[in-house]
Amino acid sequence: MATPAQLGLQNATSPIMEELIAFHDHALMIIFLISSLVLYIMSLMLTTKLTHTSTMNAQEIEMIWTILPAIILIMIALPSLRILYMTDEFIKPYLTLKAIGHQWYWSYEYSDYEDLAFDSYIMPTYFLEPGEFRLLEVDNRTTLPMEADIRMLVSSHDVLHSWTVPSLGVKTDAIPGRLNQIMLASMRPGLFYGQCSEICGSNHSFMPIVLEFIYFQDFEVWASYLYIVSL
Ligand SMILES: [Cu+2]
Repeated sequence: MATPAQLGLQNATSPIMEELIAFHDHALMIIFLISSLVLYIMSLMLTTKLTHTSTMNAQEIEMIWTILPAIILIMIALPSLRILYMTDEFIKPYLTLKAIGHQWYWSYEYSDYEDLAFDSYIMPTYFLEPGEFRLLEVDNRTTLPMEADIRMLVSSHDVLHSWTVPSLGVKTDAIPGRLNQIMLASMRPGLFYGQCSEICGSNHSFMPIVLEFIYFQDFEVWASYLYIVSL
């Protein structure tokens, strides 16, 4: 999750997010090199006389400053497209989870299980236990098995929302009348926090997402327990 004075992205828990962080660092390095070069040239322009004998007719330098940016753009575009197609890749999922945005809470449906659905509201500050996070904790956490490919279906009941979990590299718009699909997978157990990322009304900041990834066997126990409770 996010920490105070954090500069970079949140730690990755899914392979896609690992790729996204690597791509972010790659792009940042290119931006750093370009900015350094531009700053250096600007300082030269300010400190030296702006005269040069061959400035008006310099075919070679024009060739270089046209082709070089094109190569740099390709160096950014190719890995970017690679990750774009990776996020769109659908492996046979173990489980399907449907998240539906409401003003202002999320509801979840585990379509593979009978009657396994619940609403997930923000935990009011006065209900928080020591160690829990204000504005990030929910009353019903979304439990999922780790190391399993999960198909997320995201939709909305009223206005536009966006189902976002930064450490999984997932951000999907929840659009009324439309079902968006994305793959999820966590490589480790734990709690992963997210928030609605589409301005959806006055309580937009108060519909957090908490995913709890647990071991496969424990997930089955959890699902069957909820089934028994619902009977
Ligand atoms: Cu929302």
